[in-house]
Amino acid sequence: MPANLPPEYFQVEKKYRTARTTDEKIAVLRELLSIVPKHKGTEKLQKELKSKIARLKREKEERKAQGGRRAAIYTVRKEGAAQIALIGYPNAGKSQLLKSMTNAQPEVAPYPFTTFKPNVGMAEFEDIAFQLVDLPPISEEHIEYWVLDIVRNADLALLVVDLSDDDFLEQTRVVLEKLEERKIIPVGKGEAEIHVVGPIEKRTILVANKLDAPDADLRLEMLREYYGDKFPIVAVSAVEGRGLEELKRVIFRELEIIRVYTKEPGKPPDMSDPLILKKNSTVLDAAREVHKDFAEKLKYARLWGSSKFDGQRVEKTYILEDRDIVEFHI
Ligand SMILES: Nc1nc2c(ncn2[C@@H]2O[C@H](COP(=O)(O)OP(=O)(O)OP(=O)(O)O)[C@@H](O)[C@H]2O)c(=O)[nH]1
Ligand SMILES: [Mg+2]
Repeated sequence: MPANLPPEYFQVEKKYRTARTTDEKIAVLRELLSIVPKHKGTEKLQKELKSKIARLKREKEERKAQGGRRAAIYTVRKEGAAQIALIGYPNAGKSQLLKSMTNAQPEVAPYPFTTFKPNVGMAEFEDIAFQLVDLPPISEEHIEYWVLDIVRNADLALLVVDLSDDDFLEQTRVVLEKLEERKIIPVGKGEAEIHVVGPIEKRTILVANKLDAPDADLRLEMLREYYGDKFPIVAVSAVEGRGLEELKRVIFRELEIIRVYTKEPGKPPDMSDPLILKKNSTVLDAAREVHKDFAEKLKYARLWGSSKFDGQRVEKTYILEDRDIVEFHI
């Protein structure tokens, strides 16, 4: 803060804290700008005031576009086999990861707080695709409500860790802590539970990014020591494209989903658009996924796929496996 500001400045500044609407805030900032003496020593302050005004104006425009709600709210409709939230400390490489794994073209920049709205892309894996949602960073600063909502809603979270930064452990701790404060508990394998109220557990993979950076391998070792028991860890270099196929395999595994293809009697199976079911789903669950009425009328099914089945009849309670082909009989 420049030393030679008139006392009036500090009087007006107090008003900013009690300003409730964006318009009130902008008005106070403009007033401050007019009070600031214009010389070299206050250039930085003037610039900061101007950029704050610009940001508030932009937020206001965005709100208008969103139908006048209090803050910009973004939601992302699920597409593909699963929705996966990219979370992490500022500058960890979340947007670069999205860019390297999908056709999306998010802004990537060598400074923090680049992303302020969700960027979405589809990552193809074998015959299915995962929807990746790149989000603004999670840090000590205020986290927008809608960001947490998207994380809560996602089928899986990728916590991106920056292996090029000496503070990577502290950054990871902060991200986990901030989520836990907001009642989202990142968990590793086999622990996720669904609660109707209270905290929710979110299945999470640690993505150790920037493996190409100097000493990244040493930091990776430390990360494994700290978090290896708690989370699956996949090391990647988003920039070089290293580890991304492995990451998709681990995503598929951690989602605990299976693909089931359907066929009509006397016709070849539809291999283009599998049903996506939770592991341990039954023939009846698959029928329900196709149509509710259908499930009610279901008598039995025939199954192809796993080696022992070649059109064999199975009961409604039969537990399906990944890549089974099922023919419903009603
Ligand atoms: N060396 C190296 N740099 C990377 C890698 N991935 C991302 N970066 C760099 O890290 C910086 C931040 O990348 P972003 O993708 O914008 O990071 P972000 O996590 O989306 O950042 P915010 O949107 O601010 O939260 C950029 O300079 C990227 O080029 C990587 O695999 N290796
Ligand atoms: Mg980003």
